[in-house]
Amino acid sequence: MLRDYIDIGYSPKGTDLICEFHIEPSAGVNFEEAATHMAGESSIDSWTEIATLSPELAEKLKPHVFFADEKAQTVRVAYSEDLFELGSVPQVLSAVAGNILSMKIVDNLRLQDITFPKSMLSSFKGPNFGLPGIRKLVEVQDRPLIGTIVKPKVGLNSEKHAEVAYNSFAGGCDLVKDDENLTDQKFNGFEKRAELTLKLAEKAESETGEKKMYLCNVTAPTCKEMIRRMNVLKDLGASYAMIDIVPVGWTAIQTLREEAEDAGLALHAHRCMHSAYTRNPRHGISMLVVAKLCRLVGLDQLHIGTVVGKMHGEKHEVLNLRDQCVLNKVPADESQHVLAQDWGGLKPMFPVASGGLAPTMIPDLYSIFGKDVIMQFGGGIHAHPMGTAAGATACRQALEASLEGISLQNYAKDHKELEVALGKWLKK
Ligand code: CAP
Ligand code: MG
Repeated sequence: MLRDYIDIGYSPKGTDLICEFHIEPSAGVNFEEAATHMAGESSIDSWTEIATLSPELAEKLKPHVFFADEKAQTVRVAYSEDLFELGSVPQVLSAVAGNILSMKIVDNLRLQDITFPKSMLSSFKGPNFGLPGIRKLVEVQDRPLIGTIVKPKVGLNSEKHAEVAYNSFAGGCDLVKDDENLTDQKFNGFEKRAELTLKLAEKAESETGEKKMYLCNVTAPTCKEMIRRMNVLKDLGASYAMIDIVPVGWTAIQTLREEAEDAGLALHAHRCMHSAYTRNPRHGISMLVVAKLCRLVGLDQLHIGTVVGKMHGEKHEVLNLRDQCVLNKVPADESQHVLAQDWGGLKPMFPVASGGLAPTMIPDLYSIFGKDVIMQFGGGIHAHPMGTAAGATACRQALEASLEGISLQNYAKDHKELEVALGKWLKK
């Protein structure tokens, strides 16, 4: 017989790490039995009773399944903070999202949320710039930021890439970023692209009088290549680097966070590949957990979805992610599988809405997200019939209209770029 970790009514201590799981026992397995095995496997136990741990230590370190609702297929487990290594995301995940996802006694298991105790929060730095630091960098306080992704994703040479970036800046983009799969290809090498694009960002800054940020993708094996690329950016005078957080992994992100601080670079987090484990609502790890880990480790801005664009993500899920990015105290919401989290003053991250967006969607985006969002348009800028610069201008015009509460149709009467964008993208 394994130890029994069901402890309904246990009141979690402020020092406990709390997890909520969706759990579906396999055929013939009792709900509480599955919950006990899952709690044990993620902490101090094995598949059979083990004799090496003293009863005193077992009592001290045992997990507590303090909430179990079979009908809702939900359990909450409180783990002692002593079970975890401070300052290590991989170790936390190896425990609460490790072996347990592979156990035969469950058909499905999903880590829905984690509440981090103070000890763990203070063992991470959180964002270095965060939302306020980015606003300071861009010198824009009172509106959403407009960004673009140079398109096509890959295929342009470095000169053409820099030219497309320049046109985007000149037309009104605050930020221009690389696409997730552009790193250091034969036709568009990292150094050359970074140098040419940053030079043209500077030119656009002096011509427009606005700050222009280029987010170059440093994704690569961590030591020494990714760090080397980050230092290249620093030497070129960049303010930002971007990374593909899921492909590079948590240790790389943690290392990069340290290096970015030394290099004075803000970090843009692209979440491509997250759906490999976040999309199935019954198994894996939620995007909510990914977002919380990003804030803990200290990324400055993160893709969270759009509601209205091409990527999956229901409105309530996207807004939950937004809340984890920007609030200091996130209240619990049982119906949404959101646990309470006090971020203890860790800086907020800037949420990024991206994926299948067109200028015509800006009024909706503004009403969903408000001012604290970076709106990113790839195809929605570069496919503008009058070209990239006009696409960026159309976005700025649509944003002006939204901020002033004017309909796009009215604003388009004396804003040509917007008029053309409406002709192309407004659903009839
Ligand atoms: C958007 C994008 C981004 C997605 C990522 C793309 O381009 O560059 O990578 O936004 O998705 O490659 O699809 P478009 P998410 O504007 O042309 O769609 O933000 O959901 O992580
Ligand atoms: Mg992309």
